[in-house]
Amino acid sequence: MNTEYSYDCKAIKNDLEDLLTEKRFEHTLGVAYTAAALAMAYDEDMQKAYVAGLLHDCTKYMSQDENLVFCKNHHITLSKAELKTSSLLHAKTGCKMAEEKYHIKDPEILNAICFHTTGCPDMTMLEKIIFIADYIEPQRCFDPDLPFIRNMAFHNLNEAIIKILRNTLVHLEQSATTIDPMTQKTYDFYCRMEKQHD
Ligand code: DGI
Ligand code: FE
Ligand code: FE
Repeated sequence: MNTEYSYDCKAIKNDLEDLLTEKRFEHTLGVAYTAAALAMAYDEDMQKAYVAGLLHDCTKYMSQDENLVFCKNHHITLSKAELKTSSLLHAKTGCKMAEEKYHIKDPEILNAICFHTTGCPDMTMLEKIIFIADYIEPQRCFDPDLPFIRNMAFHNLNEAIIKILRNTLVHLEQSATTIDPMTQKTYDFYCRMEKQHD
């Protein structure tokens, strides 16, 4: 990709290819390219979206225990939900790893990684793009609404976020897993916003 930018995407990609499983690496590339495409569609910084996409799951190879030790060593404070749920932790450790190992300093990229699993109220464009790209990249196939959500993503980001969170919350309720209050807060925030615009 464009060499005038300061990110060494090739080195990041090579490193992630070694660390992640083949399936996770394919997903990573899918998110990076989908995020770049969304950035193009919404006139956002494509390179930042691509790098954030590449790094969003960069600690996914670590076990729950490794994630917890990493958090302890880096003084990352965790919520009750994060302590209990492995799928939430990698977003927090990924953010720190992106900064420390891959030398990402841009707070927008770091926050996009940090909130890629739960989202957060009032997301920046980049945060929205990464949150959505993670759900709709071409390898994903778990949600029958994906064709609709993929289309929606290129027309209305907030509508796509609402649909993704609604389906995620239903899925989490059905599987009786801990729901991070942040996931619910994000959903409530975007539903309220939609109502105000009606
Ligand atoms: O890392 P990925 O598999 O690419 O995807 P992800 O980071 O979006 O999330 C991993 C899982 O976390 C996914 O199955 C959805 C789930 N998740 C999202 N919000 C919550 C959650 N899991 C729990 N337990 N609680 C949440 O609030
Ligand atoms: Fe993830
Ligand atoms: Fe992911």
